[in-house]
Amino acid sequence: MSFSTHFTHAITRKPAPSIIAGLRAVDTGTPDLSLMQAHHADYVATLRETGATVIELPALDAYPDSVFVEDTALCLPQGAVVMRPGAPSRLGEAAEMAPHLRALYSEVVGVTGTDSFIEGGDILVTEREILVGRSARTNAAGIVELNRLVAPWGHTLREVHTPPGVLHFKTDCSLLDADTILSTDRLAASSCFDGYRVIPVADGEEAAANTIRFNDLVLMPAGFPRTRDAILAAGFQLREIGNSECAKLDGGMSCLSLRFTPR
Ligand code: CIR
Repeated sequence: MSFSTHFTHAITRKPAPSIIAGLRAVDTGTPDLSLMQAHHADYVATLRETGATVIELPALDAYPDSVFVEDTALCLPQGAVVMRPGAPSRLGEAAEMAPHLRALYSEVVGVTGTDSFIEGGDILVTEREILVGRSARTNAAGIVELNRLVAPWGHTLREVHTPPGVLHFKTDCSLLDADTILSTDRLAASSCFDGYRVIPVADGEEAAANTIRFNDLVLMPAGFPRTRDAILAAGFQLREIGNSECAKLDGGMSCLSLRFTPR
């Protein structure tokens, strides 16, 4: 079973009322908490439907963006790495996640350098390597430190670039199976996916690029019919989840969970 697409567990965190103060690149309106909660419940139910155990953490009102748990850690088969988010308002979220990882994993390490910044949204784990995109949130020191932490576990890390103006590397791509990546053209144009099969996101549907393959399902944001049809045509089973409220905060399917098989 592929460790990059199949998982026994996920961790999510309920959205907090403070979500209305969440970070965003462009203000397209205040997120509606109750609609976000409904979308989130649908997301969690879909993860569970694949047979996984989903640990739902309570809302953390002190951190408006804390629903986006992916940015706090990198979960690998050998252990978990606690991140150091590059957004100052999110730095404390990683420490909030650490004890939950320690309860599930025997090995939990952390990025700790005061000059090191790295967020999980910039990390794409495939079966053969870990791609890390430099971005406004992830710097060279963070990548060097992550490399030092995961090399003893047998992982090869490759630094790539997040397109200008794009929040995270995975805002623009996702892994669909061991060899297949869904990507925007603007990201794939950098040749970072040479050697993989790339399914292009339809023109004008760039916000559909952030999906997750979770066990037998691909979860994608609702409202992108041409990209949905391309994924279906490639033979994947797919579920559309409402994402209108998280999208106002530049969040998508991957941001909402940590996905892993602990040991
Ligand atoms: C932020 O700007 O940090 C949040 N509003 C969105 C984080 C999305 N996370 C992700 O793509 N992994």
